[in-house]
Amino acid sequence: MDKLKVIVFLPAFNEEESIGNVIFNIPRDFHDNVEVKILVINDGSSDRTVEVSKGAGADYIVSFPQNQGLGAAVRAGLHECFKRGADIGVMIDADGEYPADHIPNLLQPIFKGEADYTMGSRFLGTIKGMKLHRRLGNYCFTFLQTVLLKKWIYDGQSGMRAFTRSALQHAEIIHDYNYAQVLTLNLVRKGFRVKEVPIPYNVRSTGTSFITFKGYLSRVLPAIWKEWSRKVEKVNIPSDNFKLEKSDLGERLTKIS
Ligand SMILES: Nc1nc2c(ncn2[C@@H]2O[C@H](COP(=O)(O)OP(=O)(O)OP(=O)(O)O)[C@@H](O)[C@H]2O)c(=O)[nH]1
Ligand SMILES: [Mg+2]
Repeated sequence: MDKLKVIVFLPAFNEEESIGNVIFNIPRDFHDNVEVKILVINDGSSDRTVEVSKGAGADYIVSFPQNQGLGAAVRAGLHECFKRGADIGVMIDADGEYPADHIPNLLQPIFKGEADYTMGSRFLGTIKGMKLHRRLGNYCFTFLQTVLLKKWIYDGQSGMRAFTRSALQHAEIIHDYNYAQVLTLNLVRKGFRVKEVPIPYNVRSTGTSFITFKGYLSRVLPAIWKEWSRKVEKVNIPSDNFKLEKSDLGERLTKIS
């Protein structure tokens, strides 16, 4: 049997201080039938993000000549995973806030055939260091997705997600600034099954966040409305492609302490 190909991609903009550690912590050998490759989407960084990524073992680097924004970087990541033959694509932020060692946990519902799209949920897991206004912003934007989709979502802004090949192929991100909410609306309305997996989270200690209140209100809200009000066709989703024989990853799963 051919191994399943998992490509983990990291959107990165000036993350030289943190990206090396994130790459080191990505588990490569957690299942005999799974091969893991690492792809960095360098969003026009002016620091040593690319050199550090190569040194840490990244297999592929795709660089934008100029900064295009997180939405554009994630769109490219999904597309590159598909193009390079991934059976499953995983995205994880490069700023060290999300637990790369929990990637097997994130993949398990896909391996078991229970989901096509998974998100690491900080609110089902543990959160260290998130400021109150950020927490409230997260609740509001998550609740908006819950209302629109008529489906409970616990963490709609997660920077750690996994996609089956079909989800990689059909996912659309309609703006360059961000992807978090519009991507979930897009995939769920197309019929992809989403599942959230509890993860621990630590607010970044290096680099700078791109989130601003003004940016969120002026760009993210209109994009949510645009995605929500456009017509989206249901996709004929192939089932069971990714069921692994030993889909229970047992001791390879990481507990939240
Ligand atoms: N700042 C920024 N980050 C980008 C951009 N393109 C890609 N990224 C990467 O996208 C990921 C998430 O960016 P963050 O600024 O941490 O956004 P966030 O995690 O939603 O915000 P925080 O909770 O404040 O960290 C990181 O890995 C960034 O390196 C961009 O144009 N600006
Ligand atoms: Mg971050």
